[in-house]
Amino acid sequence: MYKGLIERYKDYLKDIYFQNIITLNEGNTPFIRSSNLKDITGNCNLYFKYEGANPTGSFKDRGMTAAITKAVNDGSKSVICASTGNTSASAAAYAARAGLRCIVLIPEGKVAMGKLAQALVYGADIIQVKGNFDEALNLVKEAAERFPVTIVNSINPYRLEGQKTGAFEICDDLGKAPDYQFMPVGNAGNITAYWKGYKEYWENKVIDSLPKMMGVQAAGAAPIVEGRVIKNPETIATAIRIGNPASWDKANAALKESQGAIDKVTDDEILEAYRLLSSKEGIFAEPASCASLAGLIKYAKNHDLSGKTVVCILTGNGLKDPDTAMDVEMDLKYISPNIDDLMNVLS
Ligand code: AN7
Repeated sequence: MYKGLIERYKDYLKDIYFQNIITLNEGNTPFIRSSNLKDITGNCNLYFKYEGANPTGSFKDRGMTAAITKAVNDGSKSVICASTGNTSASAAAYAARAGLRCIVLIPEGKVAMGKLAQALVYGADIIQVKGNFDEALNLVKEAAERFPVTIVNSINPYRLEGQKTGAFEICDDLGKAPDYQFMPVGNAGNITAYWKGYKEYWENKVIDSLPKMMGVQAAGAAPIVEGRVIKNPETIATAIRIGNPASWDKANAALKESQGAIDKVTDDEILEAYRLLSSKEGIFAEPASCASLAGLIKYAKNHDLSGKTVVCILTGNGLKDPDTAMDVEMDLKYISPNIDDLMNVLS
């Protein structure tokens, strides 16, 4: 039986491979070949890494199994995080499983409904902050100085250790490293983690090349692209509504070392990718996740990608954010329960 990513990649997670592993059998997510987007993605060989299939519906579970395992084994009794939603859902689930108190600070009114529902049912202490994610994260850091609590945001290094396994799985499935990896960037922990994973596989000669890391931010929340803190970030992709990323420097290092690039996409481009992914590929990912595909489509407009192996990371499940789906796709038909009405609307 599959026992989760710490067990699978224990040789690369020696610090975290304890007796008492807190796991929901996260990882081992679908790696899906794209079949219907060739013309708009530069004729590349495109794959999606569908992280929405993780136990709480996002890639955060990779980091959380590691961070919570470490916290428990260090004797911690409570954990805290700021979150645009997915981190809080994941932290709440793993903390529940471990018997820890979980405190989550979220920007008021800016967390997708599914994520909030998750934190609620998993039993976290939910605190809505009248401010944005960056302000909530500052509060979390200050709180951790005043009382004994473990921060499980991606400034916790064990989060990145867990998340680097996404890169391992891609290489294991492909039998090599991809040429390009497109991914959304918010707090920039995940791009840092993936790059670390690829480099570790390369150093251990599992792969003999490295991908270009291609970060994508939302146009209204693009601090790294613009090289400045964004005081009031705004985007429909609330998961990446972040104006002052904690791992900014590490993300820049990953971009530079991999000879990659970072760009921004508009909310319209994100929604277009969201529709294409679901209606052409049958994959439902939340808006922030679709920034990766939007970024690839934009890049392919003036770069030749034919024959290249490209991976888009789809970081979170579309079911997390039903409101966006209903806003975008609201075209429901209503009939009385008789066959003539049905034939009418179908013709
Ligand atoms: C679906 O949950 O920051 O660049 O607090 O939920 O590693 O921050 C979420 C981030 C991409 C960006 N896609 O990853 C949080 C949070 C989805 C996300 C990102 C997030 P990072």
